[in-house]
Amino acid sequence: MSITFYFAPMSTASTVRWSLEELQIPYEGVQVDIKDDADKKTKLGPVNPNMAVPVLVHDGVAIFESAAIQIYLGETFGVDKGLYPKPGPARGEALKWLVWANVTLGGAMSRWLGNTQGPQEQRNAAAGAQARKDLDRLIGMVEENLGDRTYMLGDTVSLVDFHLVSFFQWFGFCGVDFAPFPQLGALIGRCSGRPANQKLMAAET
Ligand SMILES: N[C@@H](CCC(=O)N[C@@H](CS)C(=O)NCC(=O)O)C(=O)O
Repeated sequence: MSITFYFAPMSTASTVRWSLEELQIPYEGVQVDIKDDADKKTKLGPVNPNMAVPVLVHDGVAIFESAAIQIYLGETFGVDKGLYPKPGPARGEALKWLVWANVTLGGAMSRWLGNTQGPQEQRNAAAGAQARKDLDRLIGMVEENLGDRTYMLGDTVSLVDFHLVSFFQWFGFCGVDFAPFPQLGALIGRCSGRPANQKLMAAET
């Protein structure tokens, strides 16, 4: 088996890098300088027409989109290792949160960042304020799901927690305050303390 993983530190690839570490999957890492067009063209050109990280190439097949990679890793390696649910309703819950993180939560984050920290001429204050409200509502959904659960899917940690917490670590770096969300704050603390995340943070920050 061969796995090559294209990544950049402090990017969407960090979610996948964390999962690879947790799953203890050996891989060859290819670091891409996403600010350098030539480096992107050379390294990503052959594997991702979107010219973005992360990309996971498994036995010659290139997979892009972080949520797709998490799902693939979960199905292929995660069930046996107890980090991803078997097919069934719990699998449905995992899929729901993984896709939601990228599409809905990530979409609101992009709108907020674009309208508040993007190029001046592209900012719209009202759209930025709306995106910030949306973010709080969406983060509130995670808080509500956690309720008295320890992890997103219940008592057992899973790739869903790594994916979501990775997003929230990024949000934290961008100035989002999690004080109003104590259950989520506890989840972030629990997952950030894991050796795999500590190793990732030491490598990327
Ligand atoms: N929806 C994609 C987003 C991929 C993406 O935008 N990656 C960024 C880094 S966070 C990138 O490589 N950008 C390349 C660029 O800035 O040109 C995913 O989740 O994989």
